[in-house]
Amino acid sequence: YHNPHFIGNRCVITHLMEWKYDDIGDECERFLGPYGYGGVQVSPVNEHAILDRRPWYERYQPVSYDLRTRSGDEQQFRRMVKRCNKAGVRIYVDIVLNHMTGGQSGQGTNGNHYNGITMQYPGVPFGPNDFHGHESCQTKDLEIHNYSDRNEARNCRLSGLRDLKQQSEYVRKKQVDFLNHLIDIGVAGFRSDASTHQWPDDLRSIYSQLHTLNKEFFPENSHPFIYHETIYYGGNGINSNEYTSLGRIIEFRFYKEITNVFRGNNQLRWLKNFGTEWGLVPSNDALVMIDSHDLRVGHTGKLGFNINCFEARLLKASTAFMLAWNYGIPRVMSSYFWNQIIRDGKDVNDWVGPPTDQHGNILSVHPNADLTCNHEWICEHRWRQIYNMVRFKMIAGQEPVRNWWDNGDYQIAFSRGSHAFIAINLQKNGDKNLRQRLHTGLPAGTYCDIISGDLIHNKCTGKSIQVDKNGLADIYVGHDELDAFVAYHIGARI
Ligand code: ARE
Ligand code: CA
Repeated sequence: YHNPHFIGNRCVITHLMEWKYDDIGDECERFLGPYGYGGVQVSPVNEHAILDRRPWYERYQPVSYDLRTRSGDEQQFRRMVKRCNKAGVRIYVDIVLNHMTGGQSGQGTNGNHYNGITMQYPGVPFGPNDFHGHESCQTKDLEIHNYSDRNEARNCRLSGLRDLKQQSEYVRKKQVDFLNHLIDIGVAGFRSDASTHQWPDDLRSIYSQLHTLNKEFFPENSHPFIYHETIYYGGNGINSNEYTSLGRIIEFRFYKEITNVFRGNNQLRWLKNFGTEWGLVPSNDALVMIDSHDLRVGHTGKLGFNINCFEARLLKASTAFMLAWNYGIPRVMSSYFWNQIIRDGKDVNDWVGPPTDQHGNILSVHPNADLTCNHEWICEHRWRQIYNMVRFKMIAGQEPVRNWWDNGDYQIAFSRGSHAFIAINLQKNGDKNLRQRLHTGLPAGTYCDIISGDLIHNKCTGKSIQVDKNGLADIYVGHDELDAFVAYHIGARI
């Protein structure tokens, strides 16, 4: 369950939050495939509650396991999976198994009624006996109050969401059928939502009943890739290592430490041994990110600390470090525009759903000739500084980090063997420009900076460096430049 089944040397996932399946199919063919992305995480695909104002988070309130959402129906989902696999891009589905809806009633996206008060979900069907109650959850209101209490966190309700009794063979069977349906269609794996709120043994039992991946797209006997949302920062919370035998975990300590460094609370030079020596799980157990659908609106972590698309320079630099460093499988968040208004540390518009027309249909994505998207869709994954670092990571491959240099605080540089080199300058005081003759590890030649430009028709459209026969070059990153870093690799050499 740890292998993402990337094709070739692809190695990065992007989360195309709330995109329509037809658009994702287009994107796999016209951009993700050609630019080297390995896979797409898609927002939950099963029927979910329709809530007032259509917030993005309604997709985290399942009503049944029918495949129909505002992103499309089952036929469209199937077409997308096929097109993406053919383009060399894998599909990972965000699966919400811990719970159904909150305590309201209404209709789901496939027309099924549900009642969260009586706990009736005829679309599955699930009834009151399929949910945890007072016999297993000890809190008076059935809510989780103490996230560190292992029983409470698993058997009580996560913010009112009706908590499924995954100990029941019947509940497991319904969930196994749902996942096998997706596997048979050709997905490569899953993001497991709210994993810490599910017993590892229940998940183990469910996974043990899963089919191997579809042989039309995957080698025989391949198992789905599964990465778990376990928010653990150390201390007495539920340790994410309870889940590493089940697949990968999303390593939140990566996001937290890197954000902390790039916000200037910790010097960049300390990153020299970033990874397990900082207490992170082994690289092969980790999936990492800078931003996510929750972080961007402060549903996890804190606004003002989390880095999202509204701080583009910081987001690019921290993402570049994630993609240059040799740790975990990186995931790049790709969001849509919303009107962020922060009051008392909270984003008043943290609920705002994807861009739609006046009938509530999600808008299509129409990229511009310069590869960026229009206003409504941010498309961070299409920013040059980010997609060129995806290529950087591909070219770096498994080469080790070498030629580490730092100036003692906020300037660093390192190479990935003899394939690639990056220098970052977040200097706040003293001599602010990074101007150094450094060992790049690269073979002699002229290299284009893939951050300020590209290699086009054998010319650099941005900065460039001359690497001499000893691998030395003059590296420059001014403190006031558009981007806080430069990056060079053997794929962009003249
Ligand atoms: C919505 C409303 C609620 C309402 C509920 C039920 O906002 O007010 O009570 O519906 O009616 C998302 C949204 C929620 C939303 C939910 C369902 O973020 O706001 O609730 O969808 O529509 C904990 C969990 C972690 C979870 C985060 C958000 O451990 O699993 O909270 N993350 C996932 C997804 C979310 C999603 C859900 C789970 C639910 O990524 O997008 O919620 O499916 C400490 C703790 C962590 C805790 C964290 C929260 O770090 O250790 O365990 O995370 O704080 O900041
Ligand atoms: Ca639970």
